[in-house]
Amino acid sequence: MAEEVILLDFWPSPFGMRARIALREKGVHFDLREEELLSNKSPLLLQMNPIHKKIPVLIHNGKPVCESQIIVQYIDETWDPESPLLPSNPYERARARFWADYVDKKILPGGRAAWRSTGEDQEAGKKEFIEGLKVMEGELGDKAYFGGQRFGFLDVSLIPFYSWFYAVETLNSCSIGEECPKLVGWAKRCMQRESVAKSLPNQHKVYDFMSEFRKKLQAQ
Ligand SMILES: N[C@@H](CCC(=O)N[C@@H](CS)C(=O)NCC(=O)O)C(=O)O
Repeated sequence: MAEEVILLDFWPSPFGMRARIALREKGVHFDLREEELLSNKSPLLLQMNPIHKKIPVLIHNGKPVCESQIIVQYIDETWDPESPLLPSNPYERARARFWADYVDKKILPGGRAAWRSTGEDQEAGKKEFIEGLKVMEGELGDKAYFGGQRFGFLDVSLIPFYSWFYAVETLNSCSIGEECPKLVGWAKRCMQRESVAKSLPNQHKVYDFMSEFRKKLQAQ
């Protein structure tokens, strides 16, 4: 029986990007269904993720998997075990999960405040974002990817935030390239992979989206 793989998604979402990258890394054919997240969530989204009502949702043969990090792990365990995203060593696996969690706890809220907020909150967000990226740069060290020579789980977790760089720099008058040159080198390396290049939207398009969203928030 042919498999059915559906991804409920929203193009600027870094969480959606993770799922897209992982599916493409594994060569899985999927039906990408773009949600009208801001105005009109589909009945399928509400049915498949009734708890959080958020994208991404991976629907595999009718069964939903929610939360981006869990989705990436599911994809890794389900398809093409010859090309794993998570390391085989349990300690290395725990480390990759620890840092992916750090991305969600530090990079995400910092970056979000840097593009959504104004005044002191925006400044604090920018600082948190750049500090977090510097910590990640330290973890990367001189390696090609976080796990060494192979693109893996932690790369998938962090690379979507590269699509925010132009917007954060423009809205905060800063240069991430100057602050974190090695990390930007890593991001450019990741972008050479088809799975990543196809899954990340153009940074200027993301900036336009964020600027509009900001205006709406400020008008509220
Ligand atoms: N922790 C979740 C976060 C997912 C998330 O925040 N998705 C946003 C889009 S970026 C969403 O669906 N928002 C709709 C809402 O909050 O109603 C994950 O990693 O998948």
